[in-house]
Amino acid sequence: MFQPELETLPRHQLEALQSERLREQVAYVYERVPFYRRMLDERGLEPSAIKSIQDIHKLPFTRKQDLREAYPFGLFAVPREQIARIHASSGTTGKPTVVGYTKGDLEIFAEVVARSLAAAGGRPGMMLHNAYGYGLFTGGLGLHAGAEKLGMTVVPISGGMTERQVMLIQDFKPEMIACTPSYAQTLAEAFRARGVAPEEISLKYAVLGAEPWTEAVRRSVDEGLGVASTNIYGLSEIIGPGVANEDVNEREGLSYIWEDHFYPEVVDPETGEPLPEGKLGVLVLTNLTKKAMPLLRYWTGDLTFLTREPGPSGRTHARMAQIRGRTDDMLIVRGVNVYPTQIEALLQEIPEVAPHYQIVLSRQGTLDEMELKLEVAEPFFRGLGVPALSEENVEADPRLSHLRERVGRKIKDHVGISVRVTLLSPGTAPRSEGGKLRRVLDLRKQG
Ligand code: DLL
Repeated sequence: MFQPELETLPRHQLEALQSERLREQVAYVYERVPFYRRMLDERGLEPSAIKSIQDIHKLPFTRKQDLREAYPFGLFAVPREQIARIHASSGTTGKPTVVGYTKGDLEIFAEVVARSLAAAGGRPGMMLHNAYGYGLFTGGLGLHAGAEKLGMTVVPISGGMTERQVMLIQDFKPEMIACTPSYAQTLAEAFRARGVAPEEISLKYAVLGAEPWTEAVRRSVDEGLGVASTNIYGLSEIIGPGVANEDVNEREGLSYIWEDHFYPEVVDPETGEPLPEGKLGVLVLTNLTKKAMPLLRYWTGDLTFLTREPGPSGRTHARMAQIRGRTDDMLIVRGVNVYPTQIEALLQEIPEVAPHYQIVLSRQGTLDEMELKLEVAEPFFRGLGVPALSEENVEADPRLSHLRERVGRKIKDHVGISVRVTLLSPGTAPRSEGGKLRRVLDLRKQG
């Protein structure tokens, strides 16, 4: 639901609200969470030293490691009996990161998701096909509660069983879909394979997030499903989805951060110093209202920049750019820092290839090898007149061998590393089954 009284609050009033909430929150965690009491005591910081939101930089960062060390419930600020729900996000290794919500927190969660869905084009009475995973992941239940709060009809389909999803979309005729961008691509392909044209699909809006994506992916989803897709951003540590969302009438890659609940900063990844608007750095978020497990200055690891320029919609809340990568999914290949999203952005500029790829890293002797398995675009493929791509026909056909060279050269020129390019037929790169798509296969880590 659009909450104009909050979303268009003049900035000085928004800051006054944030100051009041931050003061309360710091006193609250100091009182209730031994971890925060220790952190502040060690720095000789009294909660009363935090007078306004401008003082926030005096507080230390909270990091994922702190959540791991407090596993499972060590950062809860309320007795376990007052926790209404638990979520967790699976780490790449070891134990998951656990988060908890009071009843009141679940209300806030539903409210920010409802606000996000409204910004994305959702309205009461519309039907939402919710293909985010249900379970410990915050996506499914988070979108679900927000959509109910907005007054939508929710279809809790969760991820997977694509054929069944296609059938239910055709039969139920939802206006909106929520899923990962990679799964939206999977669905678009499934419709195409059934010979269903985008105009015949009832969907009008798509709310995509939980993994990084680009404008090329947006185009392919918009065209493939006949929708206007917007970005939804969030993380379980802070609440789940609904920290920020793009406005469906803007769609310039800038998402409004619901600043009355989450205070955003962007800091230098090396020094932790606050960066000016427009400068790319690590997003740091503070929970201003959550009560079960509020985090102060949480180091998200997500790379973005902020702008406080009011957007065309009239909202005054800060906007964040599409996530450019994470400080910790940075790949180091032969000493060069590489972000998968950086490769994806380069691929966008080559119309003969599709935004479906996988990066495979391996080690030959002591040297890193990077292979890019990349699908060619459908129209280009049709023009080739071959049933499928193979090593042989890529070698033999100059259209393919030139394309392969061009992709390799572009990456070498921009990123500075040599990459072996393998061209694939459309539909053969790994696809999302509803969850997050792993685009990088790092075989160097094994053995
Ligand atoms: O992915 C919450 C979510 C669910 C967001 C559904 C949007 C939609 P986690 O599993 O804790 O929570 O993963 C959080 O995913 O720190 C980002 O690195 C990444 N991420 C989430 N949304 C986006 C996005 C959910 N829109 C981590 N663009 C975050 C890029 C995203 N990355």
